[in-house]
Amino acid sequence: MMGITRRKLLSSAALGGGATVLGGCDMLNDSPAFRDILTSAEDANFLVHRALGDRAELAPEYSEADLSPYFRGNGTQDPDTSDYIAAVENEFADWTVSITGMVLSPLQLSLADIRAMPQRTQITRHDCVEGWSAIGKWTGVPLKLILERAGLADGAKYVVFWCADHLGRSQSRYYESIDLIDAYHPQTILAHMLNDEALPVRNGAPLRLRVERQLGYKQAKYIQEIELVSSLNGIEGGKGGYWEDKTDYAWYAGI
Ligand SMILES: Nc1nc2c(c(=O)[nH]1)N[C@H]1C(S)=C(S)[C@@H](COP(=O)(O)O)O[C@H]1N2
Ligand SMILES: [Mo]
Repeated sequence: MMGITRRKLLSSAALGGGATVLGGCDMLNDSPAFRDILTSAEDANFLVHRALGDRAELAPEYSEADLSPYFRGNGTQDPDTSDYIAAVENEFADWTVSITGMVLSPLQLSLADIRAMPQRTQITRHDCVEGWSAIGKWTGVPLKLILERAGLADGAKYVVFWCADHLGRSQSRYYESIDLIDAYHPQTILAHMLNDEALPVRNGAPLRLRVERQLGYKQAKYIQEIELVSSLNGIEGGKGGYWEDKTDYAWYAGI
């Protein structure tokens, strides 16, 4: 019976009920019957459950005084496709982000649509695996609200972000992906502002992901399409992201 209960909690976590998991976890911890089960083969399941609870935690947020004077750009800093160059010249007036794949209603949102939705602002630290960090103030719409507007189809498990830039000798499109736990995390936003100004081109204009519990390469810039999928197999190299496909970078890059 406990197993069934935990499976229920797990599936509610996958749908974004992170708080439910934390609450349920504490309740289970306090129950002597449950503590006994910890010595059984159920341990592994509990550890997964615990990990999900931890993933609902917020990344640290900072104050204006902590802001880096300059938020450097990294990776692509000026996409050189003719479409992107034209979009910059047009001040992104016609930029849209499409929500596609396993959704009930596919959407195409303009920047005006994005700005009209409820916004969240957060000051967080970005950590790049190459060994630098920067603190920035990001404003954007919680990804959760966009997903709720589109409605998830049964079986949707991952959110894939398709970017406007092509990188390296292979000229592959940059892309990244996260699971629904991170997608529904309150600090996961589609940001269009950095430090109270429109996102600079070097930092991903006009729209970039902030998924604050993970490393820099997960923070997809220049987002054009957000695709809901049931599996990452068969997408590009199958490892869930540009760097994951090309190197040994982990798909879940928790910090
Ligand atoms: N589209 C796209 N997104 C990207 C990258 C990129 O090259 N292209 N580089 C990633 C890496 S490695 C880092 S550290 C951050 C850098 O964000 P910044 O340019 O705002 O500093 O963006 C990430 N997102
Ligand atoms: Mo990075």
